Amino acid sequence: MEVETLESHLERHVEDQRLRKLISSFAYISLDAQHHFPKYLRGTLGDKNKYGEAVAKLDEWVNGYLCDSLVKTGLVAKIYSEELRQPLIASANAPFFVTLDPLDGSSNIVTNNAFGSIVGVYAEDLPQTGKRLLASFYKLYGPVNTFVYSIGKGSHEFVKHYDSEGNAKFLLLAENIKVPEPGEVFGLGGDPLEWDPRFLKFAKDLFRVEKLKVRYSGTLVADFSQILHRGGLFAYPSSKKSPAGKLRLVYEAQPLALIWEQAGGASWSEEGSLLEVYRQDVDSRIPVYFGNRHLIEKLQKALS
Ligand code: AFP
Repeated sequence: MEVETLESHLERHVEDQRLRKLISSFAYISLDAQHHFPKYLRGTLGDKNKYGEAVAKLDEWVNGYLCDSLVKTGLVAKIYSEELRQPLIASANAPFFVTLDPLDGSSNIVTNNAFGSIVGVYAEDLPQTGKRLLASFYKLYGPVNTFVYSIGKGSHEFVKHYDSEGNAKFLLLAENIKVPEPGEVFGLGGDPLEWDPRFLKFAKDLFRVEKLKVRYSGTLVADFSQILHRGGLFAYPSSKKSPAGKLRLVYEAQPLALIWEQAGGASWSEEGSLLEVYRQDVDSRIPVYFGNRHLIEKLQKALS
């Protein structure tokens, strides 16, 4: 049986030809990036990023590679990147405003565990709520290279495949992914000793009552892929030390919230769906909760 390619899927589902081109270009750009990752590039640069965190040399390399390649598509007016102090102004008349977490999970570089890239696409300049996302997609550089996108009409997953002539293609793995019920795994970020005791109790019940298994890698995209395929809950909650948690609203949380909600899951941020949140500061952090609906409802009750 013929398996559908990304291009054919986009042709059937995405009306705007420019958006189709941006989505498929990113799938291949990020594949090229992975082929060229200079794996010897270990360690961090001397300077810190806008969050005060050490920048891995590979972070900077991937950011440069992806930004340059996105600019070359001619489809991007501005790029807001987690690794850039100021947005990159690309082509003034181009149609899209893009958010980029170029290398999500940089602590996994040295251990050679999975990491990823996350992209959000808007028609207007930021700040915007996540409701205004035209599309979002992520790449998981795992044992195989997978690509998941949503334009708000379901979430779809593709895998890299080489044809008999050695040409790379992305083939459909799962159309209209639905988060499995009742859910099987959970991953929680941050320091349990700093959590709200009500959240700690809820977390214990994930073992005791829900009988979920722990999965936590330190790469949001990889942990997200776990719950997308197995159901359950991922959270990086607020804590005494970091009331806003660690994850970034615009670069990480909202693009994945679109994919998650389109797969039937619920997202939350202690103030409603992550997609509804608006922050003037594009670099804001936010507490993040992705889960099967019944788990998010239990969590909301536990914290109320
Ligand atoms: P980087 O992209 O800076 O590596 O951060 C990764 C991340 O934002 C997200 O991918 C993980 O879920 C989270 O941080 C891991 O944080 P901890 O190291 O505190 O568990």
